[in-house]
Amino acid sequence: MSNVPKITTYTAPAGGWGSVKSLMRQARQSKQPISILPGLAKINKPDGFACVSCAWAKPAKPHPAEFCENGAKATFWELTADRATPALFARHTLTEMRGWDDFKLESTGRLTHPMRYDAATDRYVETTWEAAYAAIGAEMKAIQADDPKRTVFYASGRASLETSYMYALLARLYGNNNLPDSSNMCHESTSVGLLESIGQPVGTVRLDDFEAADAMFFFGQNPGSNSPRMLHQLQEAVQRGARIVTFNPLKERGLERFVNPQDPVQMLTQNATQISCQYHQVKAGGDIAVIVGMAKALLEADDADLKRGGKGVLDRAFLAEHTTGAEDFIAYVQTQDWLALERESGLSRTAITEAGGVYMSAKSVMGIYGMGLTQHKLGVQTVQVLVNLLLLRGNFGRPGAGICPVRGHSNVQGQRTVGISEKPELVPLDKLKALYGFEPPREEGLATVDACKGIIEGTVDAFIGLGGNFLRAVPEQGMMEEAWPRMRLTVQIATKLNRGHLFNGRVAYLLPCLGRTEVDQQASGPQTVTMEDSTSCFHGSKGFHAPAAETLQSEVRIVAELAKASLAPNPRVPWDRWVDDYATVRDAIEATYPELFKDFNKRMHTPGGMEKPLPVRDLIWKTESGKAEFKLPKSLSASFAGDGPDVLRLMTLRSNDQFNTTVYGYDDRFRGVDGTRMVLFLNKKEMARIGARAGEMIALETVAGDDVVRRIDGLQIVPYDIPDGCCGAYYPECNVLIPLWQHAERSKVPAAKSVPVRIVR
Ligand SMILES: Nc1nc2c(c(=O)[nH]1)N[C@H]1C(S)=C(S)[C@@H](COP(=O)(O)OP(=O)(O)OC[C@H]3O[C@@H](n4cnc5c(=O)[nH]c(N)nc54)[C@H](O)[C@@H]3O)O[C@H]1N2
Ligand SMILES: Nc1nc2c(c(=O)[nH]1)N[C@H]1C(S)=C(S)[C@@H](COP(=O)(O)OP(=O)(O)OC[C@H]3O[C@@H](n4cnc5c(=O)[nH]c(N)nc54)[C@H](O)[C@@H]3O)O[C@H]1N2
Ligand SMILES: [Mo]
Repeated sequence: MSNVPKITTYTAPAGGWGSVKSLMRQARQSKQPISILPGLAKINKPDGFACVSCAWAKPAKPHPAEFCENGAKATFWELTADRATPALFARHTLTEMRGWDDFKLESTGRLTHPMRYDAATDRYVETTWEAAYAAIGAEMKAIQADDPKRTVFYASGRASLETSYMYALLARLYGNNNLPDSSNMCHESTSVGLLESIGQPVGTVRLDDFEAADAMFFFGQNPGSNSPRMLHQLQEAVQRGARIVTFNPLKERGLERFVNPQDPVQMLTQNATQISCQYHQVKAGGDIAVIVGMAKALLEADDADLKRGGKGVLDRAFLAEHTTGAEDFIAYVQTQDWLALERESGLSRTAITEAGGVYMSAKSVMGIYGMGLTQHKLGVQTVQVLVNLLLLRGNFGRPGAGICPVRGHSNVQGQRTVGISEKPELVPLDKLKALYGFEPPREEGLATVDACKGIIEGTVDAFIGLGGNFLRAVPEQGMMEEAWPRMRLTVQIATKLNRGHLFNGRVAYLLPCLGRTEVDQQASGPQTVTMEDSTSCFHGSKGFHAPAAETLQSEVRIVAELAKASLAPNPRVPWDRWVDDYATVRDAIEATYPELFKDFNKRMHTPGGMEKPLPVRDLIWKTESGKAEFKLPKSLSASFAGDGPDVLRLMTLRSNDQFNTTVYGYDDRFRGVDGTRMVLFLNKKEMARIGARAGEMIALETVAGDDVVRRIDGLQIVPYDIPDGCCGAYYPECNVLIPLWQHAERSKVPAAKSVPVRIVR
């Protein structure tokens, strides 16, 4: 980090010239000749590649440039001209590189050769693919002979449907369901909550619903940084009169104002579109109280209307025909008093009632949300209460209405669809048995926090990582880094070097793979892969750029080779044929999931994506009762943190200059922080309360009530508009502070959005 930190106030809208400037910086940093720019035009086009950044839907009629600032940054980041070759590893020990920050590690460029850890020199040394597979296979077999459940198969949500299907099969043939996924730290609260409430684990809206919605409610999702292409749909919706109401502790620029970089008139005039008509700065973990409050306002209005002789504002016909438990929820809401709702939400009754007013005056309403709801102790219940609110006015099964979890990684939802799941009941095991002639393991596997626990306690011997930066993304980093080297085998399949690769098992390999932007040449020719977006549409994706090195292998190939090296031969699983022609993997996917993937190879290039059936759109509820189920929250606060006098709720945040643990730079433009990530956002009232000044360096300690010390030093206080009792700092720097056991009930998503902390000076 060369910059002197600069803290300012950014007043410009999201998009606009700021995004162009930021993008040009990234283009320069990639050191690629300008000739790669035409490749960018291929992002998210039917004949191009699916963006490697977020999972937002890809329209059937794409814009000339269907990508955003952050998608383009992610593309440049993958296409960098820099290379992390064996020479780099010859110069530095792992111990030395552990002193580098995330930005510096990934800035070394694309990995080029398979590397083996050499304990004598504490370095990665070059090896051959054959030697790597042989050694890994031998270790995996030895561990399997002891107990196959001691190996974990992690996946970050980027790998294609083809790779993911094969990877999940590898784990099951090996003998376990230990398939944790980045989703376990992300939208698992959605998968658990929605499945129980409405009978499908994914959102119900498609892209064209944005053209029909009358109102949208945003809870804890930041499209300006994390799904910027969505701002186009929001802008168009607002321009035709739809209303957007936002609940977020922070004023996120993309939800305030937007200038469309693809609109020349708007770029010249800088006449920004105002996105949210109401913006409510809810307290972290306060959303259940908000939503219950809105329901209360709705019931009050319903009463008044009935008394006037009206029909009321609830959709009684829908409630009777399609739901169970409405009476219980209504009775629960009626017993909540406004003082408690105000206290828990940090918002006034007037503010909540105003939001309720927009809700009840709109015919079709969408509930849109992200990590601000899912990463709490009651993340699952928060999602379910939002569903309750939508049910009260029948906001399912019609255009413009429904629930819209905004997924993260570009294929995280798809990985779950094709079998990457620790929950055997979600996978057609009998189908796999029939197709491949083996007895699939039926016992529940390890989710992310279980895998962490196993690593700490020494019950996990091997970790295979299909992408990602597990060790940096998980909670309880102190204990995790200490425990990691006790594992017998670690294998990381990756495009770029990250901190997770610098901690090694006794036998450790780093295997470099092709990125999605690159041409994937196999026996039958250049290959296409597929992804599923946030609206359950599948898309084909074909790389355009020459591979970063001739020595790279594709993820499909690497998974197949690992399988062949570690499993007993099974002639019914055609690993080599799958590698030669990925269309045959898609046939296997279709054979396993015939209802979801009918005519997969033929339809995968459908403009706008090939739709996966979503039963709730037709008011079919695959729940236990056959109806949508109202669920009652256990408490009005979703957080682990109480309201002790000096305890703050820490939200771990993403900057506009990162993709998860990949840090592109130190410029969080929208929040006015440049040159550093070591900051603590705190409001002036809290600063005055403890007598702290702007720029002061402090430490944070977790207040978890156990005897573990979790602490981070060297955070600089930045005065910020943030609710009382809350503070914010960046992820992954603050992951040392999150106790492993502080995760969402049932979904086990780490509670990264309200960690109870204390400032230490
Ligand atoms: N450029 C870029 N794009 C990304 C990513 C990235 O890191 N960079 N990550 C990808 C991934 S994997 C994911 S999961 C998504 C994440 O995208 P988001 O779901 O947007 O996740 P976050 O940015 O972590 O947090 C979202 C918002 O929640 C707010 N918030 C925090 N606590 C609360 C709360 O208690 N209540 C409410 N209502 N709001 C709260 C925060 O202020 C923040 O604005 O984005 C994906 N896209
Ligand atoms: N405190 C806190 N912790 C969090 C969160 C939070 O909000 N707060 N968010 C959570 C969420 S939502 C998520 S999804 C997780 C993210 O957890 P992960 O998905 O594990 O982490 P990433 O940072 O996305 O992984 C980045 C690495 O992926 C590798 N990579 C990139 N592209 C490819 C590819 O095409 N193939 C392969 N094989 N490898 C590739 C590169 O080596 C890169 O360094 O973090 C979670 N952790
Ligand atoms: Mo995520």
